[in-house]
Amino acid sequence: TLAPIPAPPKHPEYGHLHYLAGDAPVLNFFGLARQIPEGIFRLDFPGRTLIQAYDPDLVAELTDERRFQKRIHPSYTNVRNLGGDGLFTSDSSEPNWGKAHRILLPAFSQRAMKGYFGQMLEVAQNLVGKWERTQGQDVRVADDMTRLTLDTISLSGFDYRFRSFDKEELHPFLQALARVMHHTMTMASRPPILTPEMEEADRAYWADIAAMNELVDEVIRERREHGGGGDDLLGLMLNATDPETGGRLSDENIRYQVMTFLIAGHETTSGLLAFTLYLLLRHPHVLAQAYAEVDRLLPGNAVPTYDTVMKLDVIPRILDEALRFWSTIPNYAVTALRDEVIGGKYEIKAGQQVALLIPALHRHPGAWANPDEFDIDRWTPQNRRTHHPAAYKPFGNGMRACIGRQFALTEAKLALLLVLQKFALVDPYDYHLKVKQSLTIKPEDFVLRVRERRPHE
Ligand code: MNH
Repeated sequence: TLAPIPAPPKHPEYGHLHYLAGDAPVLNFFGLARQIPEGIFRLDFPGRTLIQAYDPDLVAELTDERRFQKRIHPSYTNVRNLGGDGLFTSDSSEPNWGKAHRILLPAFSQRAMKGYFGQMLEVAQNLVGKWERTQGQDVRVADDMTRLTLDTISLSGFDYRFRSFDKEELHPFLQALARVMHHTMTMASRPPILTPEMEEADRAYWADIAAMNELVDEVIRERREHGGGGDDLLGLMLNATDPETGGRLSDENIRYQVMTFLIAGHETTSGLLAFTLYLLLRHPHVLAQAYAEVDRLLPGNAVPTYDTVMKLDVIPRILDEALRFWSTIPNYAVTALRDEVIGGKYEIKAGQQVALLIPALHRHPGAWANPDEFDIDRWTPQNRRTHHPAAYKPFGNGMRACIGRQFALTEAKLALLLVLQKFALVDPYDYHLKVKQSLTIKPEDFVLRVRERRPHE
């Protein structure tokens, strides 16, 4: 027999709207999830119903691609203004999704990471260099991690240098992106009547997008002026043909892909690194294990190679657990292909979206022992297969899962390796975690200091 999807009581005036308030709505949902043991709930907003699921058995059904898939709904027009039919924001049914997926997939294999190692190392060394020069001063963690990840994807993928560590300010591209994201969020909740202020905000929004496009065009122009070759992402997109159709990517689509990689390729990984440093400060016994590993594999001033990174054991487990604790994409949706019933009782109509509530899934008491404990031993080879198979989804699902997973993990392992080789971490302001959500989640206003490690420290 069917059952209604549980919903919290409605506020007499706002209904469920107050669940969208604050700096991180996804944490409001997480709080609600802890009170709704069915592992699924429904919130009603004017003109829209939001379903969030986090029970691992329900998620196992929802991630069955024969029944549910990622769909790009018409309401995504705002992200399409930036990403167009690039990989992230195209529907699987659009020919350009499959074409780009097939052309680019080989460039993201674990093997391919060896080819980006030199660039990744160069940028990680820039981070360490900055921290050496500014020792003892406040480090704005999320900002420096953003400099690292933006410079890494642009240098590895497009041979383009942002030189973010040379500048006090974040790159204008990032400032424009932040404003565009902010505008996108406010547009979603504004009334349909246009006021003069909104027209002004719209103009600023389009000007920001134009400026971002200008940078992307410059990246592509620079390559074309140098013959358009190369075996990085851009060279591949300019030259490779789709093994299935024999077709190439259009200029317009390449522009969208470059924009997509510049955004998707930095925002999530920088959040992961910022959360990881926060978690290491909170768990000194784990930090000590990481230092021991770094000193064993990279003694003194040794320079890491790709093989050093492949030999790591503790640092990868720290990242796996950090991604369980604070997945930087905390919410993404699948859509029912047909009328469905999940959990034997909850009706999901064809075309209805269901969001996966990752924080609640990743700490579900039915799937994890001591879910609120940061425990890297969950990820030893013996233990890592013991959790519920659908309970860990930091990188999305199925064919629409993250293409950049190995890239992100290789980059993050290397950055931690170099940082821990050189520095002791200090938490001068006794930071209390404040999560801020925009495109992704990040620890807000997280400031630490570093100083060079002493011998035998
Ligand atoms: Mn990534 C899709 C998480 C790093 C490029 N990424 C996704 C999805 C998640 C995700 C979740 C699926 C979203 C959805 O279903 O709507 N990504 C991450 C995380 C990190 C990350 C947690 C880092 C940590 N991603 C990266 C990096 C790149 C990248 C680095 C590029 C170099 N991600 C993508 C692209 C997609 C994607 C492109 C879309 C893939 C597709 O649908 O074909």
